[in-house]
Amino acid sequence: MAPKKVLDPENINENIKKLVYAVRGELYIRASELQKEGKKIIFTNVGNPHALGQKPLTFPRQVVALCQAPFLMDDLNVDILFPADAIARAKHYLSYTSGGLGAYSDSRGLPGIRKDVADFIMRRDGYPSDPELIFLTDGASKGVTHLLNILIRNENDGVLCPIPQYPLYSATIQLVGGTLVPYYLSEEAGWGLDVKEMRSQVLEARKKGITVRGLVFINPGNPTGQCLSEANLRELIQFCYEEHIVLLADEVYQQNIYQDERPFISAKKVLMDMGPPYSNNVELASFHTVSKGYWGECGQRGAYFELTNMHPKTVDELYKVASIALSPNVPGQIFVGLMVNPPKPGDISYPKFAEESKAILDSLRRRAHMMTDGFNSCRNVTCNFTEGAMYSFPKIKLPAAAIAAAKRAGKAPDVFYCLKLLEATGISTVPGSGFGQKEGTFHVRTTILPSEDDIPEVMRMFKTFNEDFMAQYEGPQSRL
Ligand code: DCS
Repeated sequence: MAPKKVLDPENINENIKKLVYAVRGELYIRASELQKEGKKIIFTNVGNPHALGQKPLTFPRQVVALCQAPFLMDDLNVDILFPADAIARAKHYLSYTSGGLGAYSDSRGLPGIRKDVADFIMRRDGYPSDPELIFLTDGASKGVTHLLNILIRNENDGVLCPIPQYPLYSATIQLVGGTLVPYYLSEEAGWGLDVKEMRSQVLEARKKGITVRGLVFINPGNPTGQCLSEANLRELIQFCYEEHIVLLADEVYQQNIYQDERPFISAKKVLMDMGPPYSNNVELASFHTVSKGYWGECGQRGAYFELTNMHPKTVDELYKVASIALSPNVPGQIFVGLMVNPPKPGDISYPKFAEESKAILDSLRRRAHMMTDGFNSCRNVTCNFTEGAMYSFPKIKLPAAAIAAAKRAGKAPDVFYCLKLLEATGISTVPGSGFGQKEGTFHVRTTILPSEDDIPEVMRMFKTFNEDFMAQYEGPQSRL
């Protein structure tokens, strides 16, 4: 018999075996298989706009193209191919580097871009931001990992996470060996966040010997799509102050807002508005990325996080951790630079940039309505409006017979439903269990990213499937 492998699955890191990341889980794997077999799959499982046909914004790509191929700027035709402001911007970014995009940067990112990020935060919030406390990272995911890594010492350290939550958090907490302490969002209250619920979860955790050291919130929410009010943010900050908890503010969807009642407000601004003792005590890490918004540049892996009220020695330790990977990718950093300093009125490229970005946002807003209304017109389906972010998270009331059938098939009921949806329509979603949901409730997450022209057909297919599914397990719709 061959000797056991060193990396026998029995012997690998237990934390890796235990972690689950549903966004690329069973449903995604089955969808990929069906695609190989020739079935048309609509991938609504990942918030990956360009994969669903969103066109890149022109100006940022022109600038990065020139940064990647600076010799183009020596070509006599460059002025015909590229607008003067793109050329000027490319030269400007290259002056930030020591050796262009092919050279490592500082492990926190290029100082010039970090300064641009700090200026952006200052303009956005009205409070100063220190470039030394800004780290550029390969996607926000990397920054979140750094923070969870430094926060969690062992399994007795807990991090409060919303349920439902984006599984980057549950998976990374598992990976670094900590404990997720859930706080449930209230679906009935538009996925609002309830500090009383958090407090009781902290007490429960303490009884089990867990020290709650961090609190994650996602605003606008993934998968839940809610936008937090200023009052809610204040409560959160006060809670973190009283309980001595670090706040992790995932604000990657800050540009994706589809209603006017609750515009995006950053946790940093609310914290500063609150004044002492909050503004000078509560430790905050805020995350932003080029993957979302009207940029959707997921593949570029550009992001930043900003630290507030952190001990300088802890900042140094984070710098040390970032330096293990030497340098965040430099093209991604240029995208961050462009995101925080897009063309301004009066610039040659401004009209086109404004038109392109507005068209994307306006369309996303319409799509948010189309999806929500579509779901709410389906039997046994209810869906809160997608106020922000990129997802719809309808609740599916599954008949008892469907739950029993799922059990016989050895599947969680929502996985069963999503697999049937996939097989029948090619729509690839993520079951609610991948994000966590209240016991006995079932959800499906879809992105709102299929093109506006495709959405009516996607919703029609969903509705037909759902009607057939419900009829199969519940009998035909009774006439009221
Ligand atoms: N935070 C949240 C709330 C996210 O939804 C995502 C990505 C990230 C962080 C990480 O983004 P980047 O690493 O690309 O900057 N969202 C995933 C999702 O739910 N679907 O697609 C990706």
